[in-house]
Amino acid sequence: MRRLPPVLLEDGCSRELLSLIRTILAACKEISFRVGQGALSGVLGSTLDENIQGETQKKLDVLSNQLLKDILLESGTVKAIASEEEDYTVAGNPDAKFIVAFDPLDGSSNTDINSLVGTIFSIMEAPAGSDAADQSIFMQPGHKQVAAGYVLYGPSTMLALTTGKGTRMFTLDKTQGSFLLTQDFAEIPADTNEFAINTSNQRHWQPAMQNYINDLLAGDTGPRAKNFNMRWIAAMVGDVHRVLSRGGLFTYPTDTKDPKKPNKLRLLYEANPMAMLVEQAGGIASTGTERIMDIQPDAIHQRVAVILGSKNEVETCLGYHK
Ligand code: AFP
Repeated sequence: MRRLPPVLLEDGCSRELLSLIRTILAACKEISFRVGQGALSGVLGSTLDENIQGETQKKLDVLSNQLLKDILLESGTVKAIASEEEDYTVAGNPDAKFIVAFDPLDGSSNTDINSLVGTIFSIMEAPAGSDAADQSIFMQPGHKQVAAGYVLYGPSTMLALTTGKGTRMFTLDKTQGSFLLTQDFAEIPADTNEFAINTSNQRHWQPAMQNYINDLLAGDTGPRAKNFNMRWIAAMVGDVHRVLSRGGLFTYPTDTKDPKKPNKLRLLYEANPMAMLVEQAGGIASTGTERIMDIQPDAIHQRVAVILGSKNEVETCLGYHK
């Protein structure tokens, strides 16, 4: 099986970008080990702290963030980083070309039940002549990403990666410590009968999403005239992995549960990288009204509604939003 570096070099990936991706993966291998050790390494449970978004931090959130931050900044391969667990961006090597936004451990509430979690990352070029300490270097739409990916810490540790030439899947061979290519080009089937949404929020959704989901739930006796199945992993990284593997629609829509927080998922380090992976596999990623990767960000921790997955099903869902 082919290893990651030659695969990416054949795709025309620069050595500089490859070096940065390998640096991120070095941290992810360490996170994979720590997550796998679970209770044995005393890393389960919460800290007493909250992040800037008011969410309780799990010990593994803090540990994963520290590993990625230290390894990236020490490598000299990044100009700056933005993380879910950092209040502000952190400056790195002023002469480096790339900036990285990441969610160090997506779905971290799953760590306490030994379920799926993962690291999501987005890589962009810093504007020419920009200052590493200037937060605004991250205010670029997702279509400017040069690479995006996630590492899923599941029964096996898998990497989904795109550098703009399709979405590929690699599996970590823990005997060698290498990511090996296990699926050359992921292709999301255009049609699906599977959807993923947290239905406990149903009463808080907007009418368009209420109507769409009601029609799915009506099954073969409703307007869609077919039965749908539902899945919810509570870790976007796990739900998107299923969509990339066998299709489906995943959404975390706008809701009115907390008027101060109408959307849950973060644009820079959740929605954008997942949107690039999904689009590169033939799917669609939208907020309901616009393409996710066309949003001009205005804040590091900005949140957006997300509807992504199988092309025809996402288009059907978007039809309810018109
Ligand atoms: P955490 O990383 O804070 O656990 O949040 C995970 C997440 O942002 C996303 O990965 C899930 O899809 C979503 O939250 C689950 O949200 P609910 O808990 O509302 O189902």
